[in-house]
Amino acid sequence: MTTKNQELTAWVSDVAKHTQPQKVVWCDGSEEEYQQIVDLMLNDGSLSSLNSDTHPDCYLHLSDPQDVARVEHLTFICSDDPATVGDNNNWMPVADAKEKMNDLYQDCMKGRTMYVIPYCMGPIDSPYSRCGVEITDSPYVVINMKLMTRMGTKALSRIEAEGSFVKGLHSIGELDPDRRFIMHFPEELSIMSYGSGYGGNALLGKKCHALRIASWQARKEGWLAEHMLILGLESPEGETHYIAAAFPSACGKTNLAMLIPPEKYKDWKVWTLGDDIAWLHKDTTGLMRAINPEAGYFGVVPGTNAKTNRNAYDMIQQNTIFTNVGTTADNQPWWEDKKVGQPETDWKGNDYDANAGPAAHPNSRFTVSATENKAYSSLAEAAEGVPITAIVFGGRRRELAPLVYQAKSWEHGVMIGAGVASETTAAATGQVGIVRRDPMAMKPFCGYNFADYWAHWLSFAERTGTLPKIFHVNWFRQDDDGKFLWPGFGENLRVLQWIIKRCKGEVGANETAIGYLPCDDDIDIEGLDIDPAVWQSLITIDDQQWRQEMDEFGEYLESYGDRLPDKLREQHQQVRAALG
Ligand code: OXD
Ligand code: MN
Repeated sequence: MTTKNQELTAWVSDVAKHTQPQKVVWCDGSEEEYQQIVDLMLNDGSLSSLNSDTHPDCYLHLSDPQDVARVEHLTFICSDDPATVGDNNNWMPVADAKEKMNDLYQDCMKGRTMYVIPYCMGPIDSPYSRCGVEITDSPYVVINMKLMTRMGTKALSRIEAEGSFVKGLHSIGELDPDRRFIMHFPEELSIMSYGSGYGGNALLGKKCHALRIASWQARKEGWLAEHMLILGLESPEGETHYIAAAFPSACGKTNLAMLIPPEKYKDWKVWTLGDDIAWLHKDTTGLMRAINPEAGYFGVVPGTNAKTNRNAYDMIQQNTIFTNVGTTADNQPWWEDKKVGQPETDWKGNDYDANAGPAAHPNSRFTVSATENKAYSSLAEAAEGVPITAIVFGGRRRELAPLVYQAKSWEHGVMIGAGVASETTAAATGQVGIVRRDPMAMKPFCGYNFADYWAHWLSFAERTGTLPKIFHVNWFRQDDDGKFLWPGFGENLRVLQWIIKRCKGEVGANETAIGYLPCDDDIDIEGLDIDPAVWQSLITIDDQQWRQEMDEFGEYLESYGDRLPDKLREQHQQVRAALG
């Protein structure tokens, strides 16, 4: 396969000259091609088959033990204008970054196959979708991209018709952490990634394209590229509302997107549209509509079981690539909190030894096509996307943030989003469990200066139309002994119901300095084992803690200097003043 697009032909040939692969393969995205690459990897040992009776067409890949997560300290936005990039990103001038990367890429594919992967982010016929081409020397990347994107011939046709695409060049290099960089060049819509095979660093359609490059494009073109799940909540009467929710990495977006209603609400349904990324556009009638640019899930495995996420658990019984989990004696995948079976080997391929750490790496992943999910929404493929009723921000906070509260206005909601802070997780290398500021859950993913990003968010209020209402949730409050105060998982439906009732104006709320909190009886907690005092603490705020939080948040906002939008500063001041 080749292409009519001359820019693509020239780029592929330049890259091949520079990297010297043994051969070049243009990927068509077919099932046969997927199977061929799987077979090749089974032969060279980079993939192994799992138990084909219990897990048909499931494979296990064990990565280099030093290549298991996103590397934020090695991820850069490259532009000649550092102010546009902002202090929220690592910055490098374009020429320096190119020189560094071109040195690394020199002859790096010798003896390897260079794959050319055309892909489309979003439904193939949606005006909101955008295409890219990833060049890679990793067969693992090819099979993951097949599950995660609309990849191959159709994407290439769209590129040929449109003429524009994001260029992503990836090589695993030597998998040496000292020779590893993930560089973004938003002005020229290109990405250069070297030295890692881990999803977030190597599947360039995902974080690199659909968030960092797309957020930059979205600002220019008047839309939003966000780290959000999208779900549809259908009532027993058949009314469906769509919610987009932004939580930091490994904070339960996949679980919420696939929520199974508890017994008491079994007539309700949750439909999944996406579990990680949403592209939001105002349509011609002024409604905000969302598409999920992805076609699959690259989810955290540990903790997934029949109780926490039945849909995910069932969906990964077949046609799934597992990365860095353990195995049982009969070669089934095994991970912590799976609740069935015993590990025999760990994620490094060694015999399992409880003293040597977990069987599955805490950031071990499944890759699976979205169509395997029983709750996959038929509208996930709709070119026009779905209308969004509510936007929800959230973080992992042991204390402070109540279970749920609502913003008083769009501007206030933008401030609440900018104020998201969360305990760090294993999704990125670095210390786990420390609270860091993660505005809109986009700290690792916003491709430009946060101050300009907030201004862009605020600008949506000036466009006509009905904006979604904005909320904040926290499923992760704990008592002094570390016990979670709220049961979470399926029971989160009760909170989603309150959110929709608020959007429809069906219930009142307690107005507080930080926003509208639920009145005592407006969230149904019947049947839950929650002490009344604990319930009160979940739906009230501690002014003293909040004064401290808002002071710290204020200092953070001011670190953006003159670029910080006045409207955001005013919102912050109003809340701080109301706290006394
Ligand atoms: C992810 C992440 O993999 O946020 O989605 O790290
Ligand atoms: Mn994510």
